[in-house]
Amino acid sequence: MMSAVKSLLLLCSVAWSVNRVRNEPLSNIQDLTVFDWILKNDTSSYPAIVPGGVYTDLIRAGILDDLYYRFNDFAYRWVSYGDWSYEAKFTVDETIFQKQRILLVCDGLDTVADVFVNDQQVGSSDNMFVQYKFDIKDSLIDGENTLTFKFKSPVQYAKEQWDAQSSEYPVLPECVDPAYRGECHANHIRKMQASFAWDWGPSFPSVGIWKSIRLEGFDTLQLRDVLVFTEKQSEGWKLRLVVHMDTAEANVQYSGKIDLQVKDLQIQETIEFYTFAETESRECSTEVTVNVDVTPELWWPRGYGSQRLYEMSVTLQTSQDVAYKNLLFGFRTIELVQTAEEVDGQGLSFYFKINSVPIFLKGSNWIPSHILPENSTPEKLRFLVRSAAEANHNTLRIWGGGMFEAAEFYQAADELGLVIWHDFMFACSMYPSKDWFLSTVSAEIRHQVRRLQHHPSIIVWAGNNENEKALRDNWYGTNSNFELYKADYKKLYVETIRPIVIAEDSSRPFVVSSPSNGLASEEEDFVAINPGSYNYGDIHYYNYFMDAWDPKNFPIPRMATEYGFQAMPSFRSIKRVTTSDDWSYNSTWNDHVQHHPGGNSEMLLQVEMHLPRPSNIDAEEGFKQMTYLTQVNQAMSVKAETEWYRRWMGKLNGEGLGYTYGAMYWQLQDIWPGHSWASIEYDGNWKLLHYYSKDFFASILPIPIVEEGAVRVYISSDLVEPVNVGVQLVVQRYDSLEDGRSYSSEFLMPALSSELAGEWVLSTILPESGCDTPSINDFSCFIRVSLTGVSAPTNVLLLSDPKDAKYNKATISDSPRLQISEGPMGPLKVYTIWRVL
Ligand code: BMA
Repeated sequence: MMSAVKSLLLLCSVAWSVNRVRNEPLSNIQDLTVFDWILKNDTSSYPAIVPGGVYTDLIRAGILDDLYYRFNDFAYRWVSYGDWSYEAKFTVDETIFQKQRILLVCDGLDTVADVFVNDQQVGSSDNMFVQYKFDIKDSLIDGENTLTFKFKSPVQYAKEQWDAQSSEYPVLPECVDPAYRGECHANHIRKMQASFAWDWGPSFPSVGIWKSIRLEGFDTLQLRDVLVFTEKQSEGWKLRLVVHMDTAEANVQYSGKIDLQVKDLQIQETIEFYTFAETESRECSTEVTVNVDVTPELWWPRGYGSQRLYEMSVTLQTSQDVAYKNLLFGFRTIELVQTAEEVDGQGLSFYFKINSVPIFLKGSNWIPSHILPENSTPEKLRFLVRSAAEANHNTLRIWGGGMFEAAEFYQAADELGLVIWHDFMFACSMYPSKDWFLSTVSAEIRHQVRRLQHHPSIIVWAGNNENEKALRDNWYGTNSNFELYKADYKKLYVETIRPIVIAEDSSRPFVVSSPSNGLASEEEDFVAINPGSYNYGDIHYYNYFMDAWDPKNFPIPRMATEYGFQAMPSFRSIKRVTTSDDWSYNSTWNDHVQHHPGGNSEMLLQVEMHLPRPSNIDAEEGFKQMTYLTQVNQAMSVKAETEWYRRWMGKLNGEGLGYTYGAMYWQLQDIWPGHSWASIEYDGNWKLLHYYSKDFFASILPIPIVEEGAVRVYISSDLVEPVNVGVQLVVQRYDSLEDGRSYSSEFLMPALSSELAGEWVLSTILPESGCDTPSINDFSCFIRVSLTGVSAPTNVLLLSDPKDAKYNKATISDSPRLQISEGPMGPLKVYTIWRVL
């Protein structure tokens, strides 16, 4: 029944002074969130809740109202300009008080704080993403203790760091674009970068104890992280664990036992070991390797197979302490393929094979689900991840300006088979390379990689968002001192982060930047001449001035990890945070919630290109129509772009472009009821785009495109088996909504492929249904394409812009689907009629 312990390695070593996480209960723990906390500034004090944050406490105290009401993001900025303290009184549990080592463990402090126990400083924090462990045994008394966190204004701190740095040279940009209406210097503080504002969100630079906080006492060893490596052998699998621990003292030998149990794999082992920590950090690890004698079921991305997860329990026992941890893990292999042969020597391919199957990554980009980190609740996270899965996403890219998310996010992704492209938290900036910065970043990366390593959904770590491109393309004026900024760039991502990730986690690839040219960027000394090349790696592509409804206008990259178009939120959302004075397209409020420079003009331009402009966008009715029309435009544009990328899956265009294996639109969710690229609004309402994504990300999809005077129907299939399909094309009239002629053909659709499945000449088929030809800009017909013999969404090809279509509004019936977007009904319904046919 059992496998034997094949090896036991002992690794005790140098480590870092802070962090390590554990999600499960350990022995001898005292939860400090249960005590009465107080929030204080120079003049006042308020009851507080931990975990939490200053804005949430001030709302509860009645000092602040709805953060997003009209211009409150400006009105409440004073909160972030001041210093705040959190304080609690507590007595230590007797069992803990007796222990030889007592740690104050803080899973998340946001951000810069000095920490005191009974007025003695026990430590400080400067990084929201680090788990802090403070030794406090000597400061505790047997009786009432006072714990105080003195938080410094993050805005003030970032400015001080900028000033100090700038006395040598400035680490740019000097500030975010004025359109963001944000605070400067987020790149000088290790905090959610978007909390100082972004082009889709407001500035609320919070402070607080945003994760749990507790005492841990032990006499010998304490369990910290368990890293799980499932390693495929020539036959079968091997399970390798790296178990990290804290020791009560440095340079003292401890003995212990690890009980390892994976019931469903019939693994039950007890491993004895000796260990000691060599350094004052008192951290060490031991490694356990076990052969898996039964054949495990694999974990697959959604759509490719099931998401089998195995439960493991690890118990650490010594003569005086017991601790345990349960986790779910999965068996799967990952390969990031980059070869010249596959793309005819014109660059390198760039795609992921999971369990040896090439996967087309379909999904969107993830930003924080709330501007206040404590409000990214498990319910909210699960709702959003589930919404992505329901809309046929198989991927989420966690964007580098946000956060490492709570455990529930990764658990949901593991369970639903959403693969995670995980940026590290650096975005759209240069970053310091001073020792203090590299040291805190090292602790952060080590902690987060160890915390998250066992999740099968994470398939890649990426060093940053867009910083290679920002540097190469001189976004912030770094060219005058390019070599200096490049040296900083390399110091942070290549010389500091990369070796840590490689040492900690050999189970998934690391790319230095996103987007990048992948291996080619590395070969060009990590800052490629053209990091946005379509022949390599991934790209981010935005163009708001083109005809975005014509797929042929889009590039043909290896992988698109970002692209998108803005839309307004539904009027229902807007109404909640505005007054009627704001309901005009050129109102101060409508400008205030548009943080992307020129965004409102761009949305209007796109609407006018395809749809009828409401007669008066500054009147209430016209404004409401714009909320709807911008959503139609967004949905249609992202649909066109996504289908274009899917059409090039595994195919080259003759010039070495294509072999596309990823389409992740920007962005899944909103952080406030403002204008943005999101497909899900702040209150959870799906925008039209999200409904569309369910279809354009379907496993098998007909994609009609007008090319050389013909309708070409491509089929993109992520099905793992070939299927016989019927391709059916129907010409349909706008005026009567009646079907004209239909045409069909048979096609054997190969698995995991995009193919041209049928072609019909427009000048033949349109007259056969009495329709105008495409050259006449007064359109009477559109085309519907469906597949038979397989479950696939029907697709629609418009042939002209709806503003030019001849339709008869009387024939259009009500549809619940249309009402979801809360657009004005009436004649505008015709523009989404193809969704309900
Ligand atoms: C990319 C992202 C974000 C931004 C988005 C839309 O640059 O990485 O920084 O919000 O585009 O502009």
